[in-house]
Order: sequence, then structure tokens, then C-alpha cells
Amino acid sequence: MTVASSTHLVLIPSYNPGEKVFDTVANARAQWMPVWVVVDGSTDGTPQRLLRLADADPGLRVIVLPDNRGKGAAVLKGLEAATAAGFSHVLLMDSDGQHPADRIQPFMAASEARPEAMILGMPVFGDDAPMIRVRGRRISNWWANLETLGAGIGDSLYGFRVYPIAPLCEIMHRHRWMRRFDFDPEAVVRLAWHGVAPVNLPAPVRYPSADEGGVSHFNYLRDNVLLTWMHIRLVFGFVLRLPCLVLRRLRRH
Ligand SMILES: Nc1nc2c(ncn2[C@@H]2O[C@H](COP(=O)(O)OP(=O)(O)O)[C@@H](O)[C@H]2O)c(=O)[nH]1
Ligand SMILES: [Mg+2]
Repeated sequence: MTVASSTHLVLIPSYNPGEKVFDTVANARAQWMPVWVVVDGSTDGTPQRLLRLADADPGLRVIVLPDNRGKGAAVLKGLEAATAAGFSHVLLMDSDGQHPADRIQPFMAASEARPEAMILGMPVFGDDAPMIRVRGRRISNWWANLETLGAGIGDSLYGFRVYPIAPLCEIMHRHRWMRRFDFDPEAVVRLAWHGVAPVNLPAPVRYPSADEGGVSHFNYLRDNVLLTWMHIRLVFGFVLRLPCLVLRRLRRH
């Protein structure tokens, strides 16, 4: 059964996802209302079709950005619109069919039980997951754990998450980073610094093949350079905050 909410919404940033976006949106709508899609300058014909779907469905809103600015920039547009509409939390999911719509309700329930926390997906990989992506994330996770002094971030990269909107918007307005692929790991580290506790929940992730309509805009070289630069600045931030983080840890024990 579809759950309707006036506090929590599903937000789907979308950049040239191809046909998969229509299943993704339909599956998300079957679980939740409202669902918003932020189209990030897509040129694959999906914006027009998504807008037509939204015309026929009051539970679906489609925001079309004319130019491609990156995942984080698209998310921020959605967060600002969500704040204006009175929502307090968003569940973010990819538009390309990788993320499990059937986990939306349990993730939202976890967020309703702990509204001050962020609910983070812990990826459960299948046989279709490329080894390089599975191994590569261990490096990012190791850094994220160090940068937060072991605040308990289960996975730094998986984009299937529920965030409290206010602290995330505040952090994104204060920094000019987190606008592209650096969004997921940097947002989670800065939120942990801000005192937002992580709750980790397992969630399967799929890597559909190109034949099945799978698309990824992950560029191995470009995005790894971006992530390396991100961890360098986060390590600087970590050193500056070290006394604070140590104090907070001591108080927790
Ligand atoms: N890579 C990328 N993704 C974007 C952009 N804008 C929005 N997105 C969305 O962010 C999500 C993650 O991107 P994706 O290419 O699937 O990365 P992957 O899942 O790590 O392979 C998808 O829902 C994209 O449609 C962008 O400029 N670049
Ligand atoms: Mg993806």
C-alpha cells in the first residue's frame, strides 16, 4: 500500500537515465507519496515524458533544471523546494533502477522513529556488482571513518538514504562543494561533524547491464580525482575539528 506523508518525501535526482527512470518512478510512487524528480539537464528525452506523467499524477512532481550541474546541485534544488513546501526529511534514491523501492517504507519508518538521525543504506551487492566499485568504496569508507573519528558511517557512498533537510541545507549553503559526485560521501561526513547520528540499514543495490537498460555516468578517472580531492579537504577539516570530535566521543562513553 502507498504511504502518504506531509513530512517525508522521496527525491530522485536524474541525469540522462534512459528508460529505467520510468520504472524507478512508478515503483517509488507505488510505495510513497509524494515523489519528486529533479531533472538535471537531461538530454535523453526523459524530461518531457516525466512532466507528462506528473501532469496525470498529483503524487509526482518533476522539477526540470535546464543545464547539467551535477547530482549534489540537483539535490540542493530539490531540498530548497522541499523546505518551501514544509517537508522535514527526504529519502534520496538514484533514477536509474539501481536502488530498491521496496526499502522506501522501512527507511522512512526508521527516520520517523529517529527524526534527528540520518538513515544510511548499507549496500548489499549481488553478482552483478563490478568488483572495482565494490573494492573502491572500501577506501572511501576507511577515510570517512577516520574523518569522523568512527562516528559509525556504515557506507560513505551509497546514495539510498534519508536525510533531515535542515542541517543538510545549512551545510550545503555554507560550502561550495558537494555539488557533483562528491555529494554522498561529503554530505555524510559533514552531517556527522554537525552531530547528526547515522543509522545504518542494509539495502540491496543492483547493477543492471547495458542490455537491461543500465546506465552509469560514473567516470572512473574524473570521479576518483574528485573523491581524492574531497578526502584531502575533509582530512583538513578533521584535523581542525579533532579536539571537538574527541570531546564528543568522550562524552558518549
Ligand atoms: N553522475 C551523475 N549523476 C547525476 C548527475 N545529476 C544527477 N545525477 C543522478 O545521480 C544519481 C547517481 O548517478 P550514477 O551515474 O547512477 O552513479 P552510480 O550509481 O554511482 O553509477 C543518478 O540518479 C543520476 O541520474 C550528474 O551530473 N552526474
Ligand atoms: Mg546509479
